[in-house]
Amino acid sequence: MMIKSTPTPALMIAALMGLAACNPSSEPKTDAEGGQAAAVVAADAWCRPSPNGAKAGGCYVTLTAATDDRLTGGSTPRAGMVQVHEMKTENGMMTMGEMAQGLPLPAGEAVALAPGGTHLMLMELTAPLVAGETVPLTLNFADAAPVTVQAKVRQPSAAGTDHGAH
Ligand SMILES: [Cu+2]
Repeated sequence: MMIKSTPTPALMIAALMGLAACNPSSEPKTDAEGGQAAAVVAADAWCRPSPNGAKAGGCYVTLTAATDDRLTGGSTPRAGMVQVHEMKTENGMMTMGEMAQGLPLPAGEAVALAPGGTHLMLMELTAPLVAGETVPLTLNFADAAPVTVQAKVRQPSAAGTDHGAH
């Protein structure tokens, strides 16, 4: 696994500001550079059906940012909270935890959230995620404007890849 450190002070300040912003919907979008915030393209958004009674569910999407950015979280009417989670192995056990700094999105690179890896965690679900339905998901970024996608609820493909279906 590659972990890139970001020694740039400006980036660290941005990360701290991102952590302090606990009300994303009222966060004003400003761009100190004077240019327009570059868009992030979100493709293939989907969610795993949640087991009956589960209060959380996982969603996945492939993101391509025009300029270096970070996925910091999201929101949906279907859950109280959306967090960016990563999987890690500690003492031989797979655990998951929130990426406090968000998920780095290098410019022009397609970053895939996928089962077994980075995912969006919907916490405090209002109702189970049922296969066949569509869930609106708003993704928040450090720099780019939020993007709303319609995530299809379905089972993970048996082959372990989503590209060989036809
Ligand atoms: Cu999780």
